[in-house]
Amino acid sequence: MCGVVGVIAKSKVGLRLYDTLTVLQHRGQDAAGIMTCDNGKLNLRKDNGLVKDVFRNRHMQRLTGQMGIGHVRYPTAGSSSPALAQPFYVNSPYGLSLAHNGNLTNTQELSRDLFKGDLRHINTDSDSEVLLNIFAHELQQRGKIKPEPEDIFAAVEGVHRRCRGGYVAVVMITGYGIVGFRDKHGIRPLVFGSKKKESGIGYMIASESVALDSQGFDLERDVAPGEAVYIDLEGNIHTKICSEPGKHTPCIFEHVYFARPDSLMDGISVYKARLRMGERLADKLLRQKPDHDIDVVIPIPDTSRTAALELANRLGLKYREGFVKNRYIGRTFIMPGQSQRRKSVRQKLNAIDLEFRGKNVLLVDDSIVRGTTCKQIIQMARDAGANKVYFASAAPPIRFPNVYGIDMPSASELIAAGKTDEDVQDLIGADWLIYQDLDDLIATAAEGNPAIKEFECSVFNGDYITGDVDEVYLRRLENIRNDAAKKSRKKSNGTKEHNLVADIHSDI
Ligand code: PIN
Repeated sequence: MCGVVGVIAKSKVGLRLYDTLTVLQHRGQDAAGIMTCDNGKLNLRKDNGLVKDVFRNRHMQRLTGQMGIGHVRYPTAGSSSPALAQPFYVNSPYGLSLAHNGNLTNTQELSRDLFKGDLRHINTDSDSEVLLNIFAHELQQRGKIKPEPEDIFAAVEGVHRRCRGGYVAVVMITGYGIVGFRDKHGIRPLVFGSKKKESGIGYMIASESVALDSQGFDLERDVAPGEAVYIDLEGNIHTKICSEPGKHTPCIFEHVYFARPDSLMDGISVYKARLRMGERLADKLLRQKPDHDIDVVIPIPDTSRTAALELANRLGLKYREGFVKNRYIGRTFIMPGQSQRRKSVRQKLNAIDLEFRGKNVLLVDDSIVRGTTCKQIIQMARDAGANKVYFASAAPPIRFPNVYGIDMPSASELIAAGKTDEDVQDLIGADWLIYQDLDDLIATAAEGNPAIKEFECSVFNGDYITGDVDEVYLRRLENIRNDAAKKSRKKSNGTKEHNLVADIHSDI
């Protein structure tokens, strides 16, 4: 998962981009970058690390200009190297830079087409570099010295024709403007907004509405599935649907875990969806165990708090903050490698014994992925003196990998893959485990916007909307994503493992 932002204003945008990236930091903590354009001259700073560590004063001073884009990176394919930090840049046509969130499912085929047909070299394993080069090629085909909106939309049409997957991108066209676009299913989120000042109007395109809020921009609306929004340097805004119609299926996992609760996505309040998750889970719990003996509901901070609070309310039970989180440690879920993850749970969370001693506690988390963290947390609750430890997951069992930009582990590392709820309950060591039903989860999001009938739920049901994800694809993914593969890749620098050039030359 990643966060993207683009800004055009009548004043310098460097600091605004920096501030916005800190607000989008939850979407990726592996790398950060900003590219600005100052009268046709580009300035770039990017590196591995948190936003606050990547940008120093000296970098900020260089990031001049009234137009720019920014990115925070979450290592989708598991590798983490400065070569993969974004924005990416390609000098022709015009000088294009790109910030991307999502994942293309036909990257391999596209890489070959780019090399053999479009005569372009791809130097990293990143599908973002592929996406940028596809856009660049399609725009170049128009052969214009100055691109008009219709040329930019034609290029986005080309992207949608050729690329499959879940993706959004913000592309800066040096000297001309910024274009944001979203895949035809609207899997990944993208919004845009504006801010009126005496000096003129400014525009922002970003992954989440909270980015706009934080900078005092008004949310205009979500970018529609398949739509491109082009803002030129004069501050004119142009929009067009650039793909054949697709079913709008936003990613439900944004609501479960990734997005900030104070964001609105496709008109749905993430916060309210999480409250409803708590309500629905409470109703299911009462159906299953009307005479339960739960004494207290305890969230596993942070994401699950909203659902746990409403679950406790609905059950008429006490809600207690039994775990204290060290707020200076990043999300454990994001760290590569099991041992690192295991070590960081105890560093990250500590139990307040008096909330556990002698009580039957219901722990609530947003989801169970590998099950390693929750197993340790259940043990912590027992060590703190709990009598019974029950566990509730605000999301259904995760059994399938994500191919649209969420760095889920490979299927073999998902605790619920091929397992029953009882198996998972035993594996994590809970006295009872209750999962949200998928229909209920969908309803929690759909209630926020009845116009959206379906969501991208593949991690729960294995249905991949793009229709191109088969056994072969998933097997290849398994090889790339498992921890052993990540470890061996750590040694490389993110540039291509597999030498496509040598490969193709031997084909000829
Ligand atoms: C953590 C959110 N959330 C906690 C991420 C743990 C799965 N994990 C997914 C639960 S936070 S495990 O709110 O951002 O701090 O199933 O892999 O053990």
